[in-house]
Amino acid sequence: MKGLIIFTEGEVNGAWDKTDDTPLNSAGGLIMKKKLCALLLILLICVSCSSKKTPDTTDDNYRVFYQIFVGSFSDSNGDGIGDLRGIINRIDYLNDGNVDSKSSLGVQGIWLTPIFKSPSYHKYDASDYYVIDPAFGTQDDLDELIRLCHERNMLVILDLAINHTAGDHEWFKQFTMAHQNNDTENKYYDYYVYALKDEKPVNRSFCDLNGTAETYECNFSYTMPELNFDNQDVRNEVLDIAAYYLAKGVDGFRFDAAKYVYLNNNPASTDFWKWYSNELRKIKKDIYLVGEVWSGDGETDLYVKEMNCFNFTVSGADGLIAKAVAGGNADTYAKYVVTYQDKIRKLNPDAMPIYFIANHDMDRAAGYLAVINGRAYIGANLYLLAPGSPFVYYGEEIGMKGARGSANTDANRRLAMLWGDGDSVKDPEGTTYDTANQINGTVSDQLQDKNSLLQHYMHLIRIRKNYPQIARGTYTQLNLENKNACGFAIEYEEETTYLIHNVSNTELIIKTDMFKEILEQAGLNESSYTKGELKIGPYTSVILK
Ligand SMILES: [Ca+2]
Ligand SMILES: [Ca+2]
Repeated sequence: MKGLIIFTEGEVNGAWDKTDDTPLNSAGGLIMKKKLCALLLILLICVSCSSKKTPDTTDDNYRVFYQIFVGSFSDSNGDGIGDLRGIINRIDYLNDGNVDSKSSLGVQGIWLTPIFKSPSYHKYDASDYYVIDPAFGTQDDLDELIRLCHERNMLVILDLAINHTAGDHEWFKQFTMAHQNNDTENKYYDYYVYALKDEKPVNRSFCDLNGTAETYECNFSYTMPELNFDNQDVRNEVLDIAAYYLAKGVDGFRFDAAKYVYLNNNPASTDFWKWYSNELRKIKKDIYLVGEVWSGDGETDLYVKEMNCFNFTVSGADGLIAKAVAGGNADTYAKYVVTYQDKIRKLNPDAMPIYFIANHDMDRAAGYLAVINGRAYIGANLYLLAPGSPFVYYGEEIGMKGARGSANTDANRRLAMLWGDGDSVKDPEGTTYDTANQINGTVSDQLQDKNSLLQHYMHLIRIRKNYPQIARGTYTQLNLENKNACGFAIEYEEETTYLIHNVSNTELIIKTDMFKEILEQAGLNESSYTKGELKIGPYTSVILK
């Protein structure tokens, strides 16, 4: 049988040693056994307390977040555009305040994609940072949403796209006028990055500024002029914007396009984020900040020193999770999780891994991890049963599909949430996705099915709450000597917990007597442990002690 591992007693110590870069301690297995005995004793004394469910009292930032693409989530007023009142109407779906709920995801924070006034459907180009886009609602709606979230111990973070504004922002109108009139005294003359046409830098994009001999920086689009962060007035503006929303009760921010602040100049960009995040921490000490530095670790590591950053190595169709689920690469994923945690903690003691499987700029996971055969389940396990603060992109929990496709449009990655209960939210403008591909069912369907992917996500989030070590512990790798399985020893508050993923379509059998019992299992298939033999079902994970 595929995946059979047999340990003799003598092999156990070595086989279970960690396989990271630290030298192996020959007494490691012995120490682990002693710890296990101590743990057993404590557990025997404490049998009743371990079975109690504790309320969700998370008071740190090791939280599961849910990314809401606001215009596509839930529509409250029948215009087809998702809005803040729609999110309020769906608050119980996100978190109903009951830790053991079987009808609520139980997420501990939400990331709202940009909500400020903007000419685009995605709103990543603001016309006015101080006005909620009328299509999305009002400041009162935001206040109410924040209040409801805080009642349920959920954080609210806003997407702050400050690298560029919309072309119809008042600042850019003033900037353009000032340049057309050669009015260098105008306060806005230096608000955006500009250069003479024949002197523009070659490693960034510049667009002609109408009626002048000049160009302005426009790396994303000619409608998205880039702000000049060498200008202290601009820095003060973006600080004021963040301070304004923090005063409204917002808990933090997701920073869009962090490396574009000074494109192709990481020292200048990271200096900016160092200054900015430090100023924000002066306003709110425990602020939740996460940066989008869409790059490999070599570049994101530079920014992790200043703030948490999304991890783009595990995510997406080519990421380590997809490769592990495709077969033969579970070990690569596990080795990475261990080394990444160790690495970023050294770069920044406050850093957490921020894992996710897809976001609004990526094809959805259900397109490459089928729900029907269980691959989507183990894919979810690999980012939600992992250290740090993971993000679930809306719709991933129901196996919603959506890919850029031949039409080459990101709108296909941002389709209307499939509620299945008459929500009037519609797909954004420009979508070409064939709805016949949506074969995995709606929220309503999946709430009725105890084996649905949605129930699986709820279960994973409950597991994270019941086992704080999943998010916060120190991971070392177990050597399973099997390319389709991987595992970790997780050290947290003097205790060791084990996590093993069977990333294959066959049952995994491990001959071992080192565990006490299975604490939790997550997946479509059954697992069992009797002394001497651990069986883990296909595409299933177990947590053991
Ligand atoms: Ca609406
Ligand atoms: Ca820039």
